[in-house]
Amino acid sequence: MVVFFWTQGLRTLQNAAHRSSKRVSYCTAVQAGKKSVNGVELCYQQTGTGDHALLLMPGALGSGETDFGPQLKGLDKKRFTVVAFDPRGYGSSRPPNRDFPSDFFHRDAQDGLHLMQVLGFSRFSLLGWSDGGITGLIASALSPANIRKLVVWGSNAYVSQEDIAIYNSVRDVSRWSERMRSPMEVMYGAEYFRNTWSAWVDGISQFTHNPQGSICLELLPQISCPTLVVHGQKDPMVPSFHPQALLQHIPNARLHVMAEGKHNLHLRFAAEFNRLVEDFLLE
Ligand code: TYC
Repeated sequence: MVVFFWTQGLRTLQNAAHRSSKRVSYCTAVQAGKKSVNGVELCYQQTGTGDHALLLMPGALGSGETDFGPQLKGLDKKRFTVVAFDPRGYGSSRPPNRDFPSDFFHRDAQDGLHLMQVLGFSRFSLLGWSDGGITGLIASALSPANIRKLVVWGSNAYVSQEDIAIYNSVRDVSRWSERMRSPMEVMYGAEYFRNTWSAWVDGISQFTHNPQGSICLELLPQISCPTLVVHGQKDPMVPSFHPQALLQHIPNARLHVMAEGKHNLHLRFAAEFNRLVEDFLLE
């Protein structure tokens, strides 16, 4: 099934153009679809007609729509074909309900890679935020022939005791701000959200049992594509030793720090982020 929708940002753009009676002469429609991948139905959004295909990978419990509105709207549609997907159990890719077996990041990586294959893209770049960045690191390491470039931000390749303390401090969603909690409750309902978030905290905490708390540390040297690691200097969730470790272990990586950026730097500073990423991808 394929339906068309306007993201909130696009609707705003369209209304603004209408109000000023300017003709919108470029296609900004975002096409939403669903494909059968690895035994589940995965939902995705797609926009643009460019030669360079991108897969956008959302964070924990995130979806293409909630996590990448400004990218679906703002990335250059003539140069890029942008796909954002809802990992299984997240967003509209339900059922199944989400679970967190020890290989959940690998499973998301395989799902993302296969989705792009099903959509007809054999070589593409990956943009991954937070958990989606972890997924992107794994996908790039395991499938180098398919990946042109990789961008990750707010991501970590291992978990430390400091991370575990941070995870546990955000486990109880009733203590989240209304602004953070409410969109998730709208998407999932309060109960699914509360339970799944807590299951995520348990899921990511499993990695402490690995040597060095590794999620994918040992795979980083296998990432051969040019990689841009973006870090928000003011990110309260991801200590700066994480981007440093990525830089150290990925052979062809560079780091860009956004001084005012927090965890959601691509939403808060969307224009700056989009420009940075486009410049890197077009080099
Ligand atoms: N990894 C989470 C995501 O994908 C964000 C997060 C990071 C949450 C650190 C808690 O302590 C945390 N959005």
